[in-house]
Amino acid sequence: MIFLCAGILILPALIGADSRTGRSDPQTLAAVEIRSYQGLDLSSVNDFRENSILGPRYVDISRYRLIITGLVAEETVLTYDEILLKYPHYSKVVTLYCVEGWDATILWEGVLVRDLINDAGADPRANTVIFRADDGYTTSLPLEYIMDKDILMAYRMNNVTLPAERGYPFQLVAEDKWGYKWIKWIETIELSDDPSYRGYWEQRGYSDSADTSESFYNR
Ligand SMILES: Nc1nc2c(c(=O)[nH]1)N[C@H]1C(S)=C(S)[C@@H](COP(=O)(O)O)O[C@H]1N2
Ligand SMILES: [Mo]
Repeated sequence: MIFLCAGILILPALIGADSRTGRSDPQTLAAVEIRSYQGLDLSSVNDFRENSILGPRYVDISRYRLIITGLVAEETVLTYDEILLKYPHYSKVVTLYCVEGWDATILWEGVLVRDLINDAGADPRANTVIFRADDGYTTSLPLEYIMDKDILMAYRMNNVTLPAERGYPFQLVAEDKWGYKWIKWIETIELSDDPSYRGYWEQRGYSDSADTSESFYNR
């Protein structure tokens, strides 16, 4: 179903890219999810429990814009294609742990949030990154964590394009943090100097540091 788009990015490599542009017209392939990577068993895209605050969002990619704003030298607005063409792609296997007790180990592919922020130019006063999504969901993380930990904004999981339910076009891969930091359908990345900012679940009592090595309840 939604996985049909997943072949687009790897197609040029498979069928030979157009020699002038380096690209070929998008064609539809029945993409197949990978379930192991370098000897490691992966979870499935379908192993997640969908419990988003408003249910899945269906983002119209022709209207989609990512905005990088706040304490930046240059407010930046990017389309989906601009992000995928302009920024280097990275992949890594990371496990998402939800507070409900389930987890999923996935090969994520995406761009580094650090690369996006560096291009926009972080103001020296910035210490917090606030993310906002299409459903009104929000969360924040320390700027230092984003910059030092190679944090990805993923567009693909297990070699298939993120389905709408999983956050298409982009989900944050908030490594070592509880699932509620893994914001889906990211639309805004705002740099702030307010470390006391609290996101949707953080306002409702979940730990703001959200380290999976600790309880998600604030004591
Ligand atoms: N935009 C948005 N992102 C979100 C949420 C949400 O409600 N809205 N829920 C979070 C929570 S609590 C978890 S555990 C993960 C789970 O991802 P999943 O809904 O794909 O299973 O998404 C996170 N990202
Ligand atoms: Mo969650």
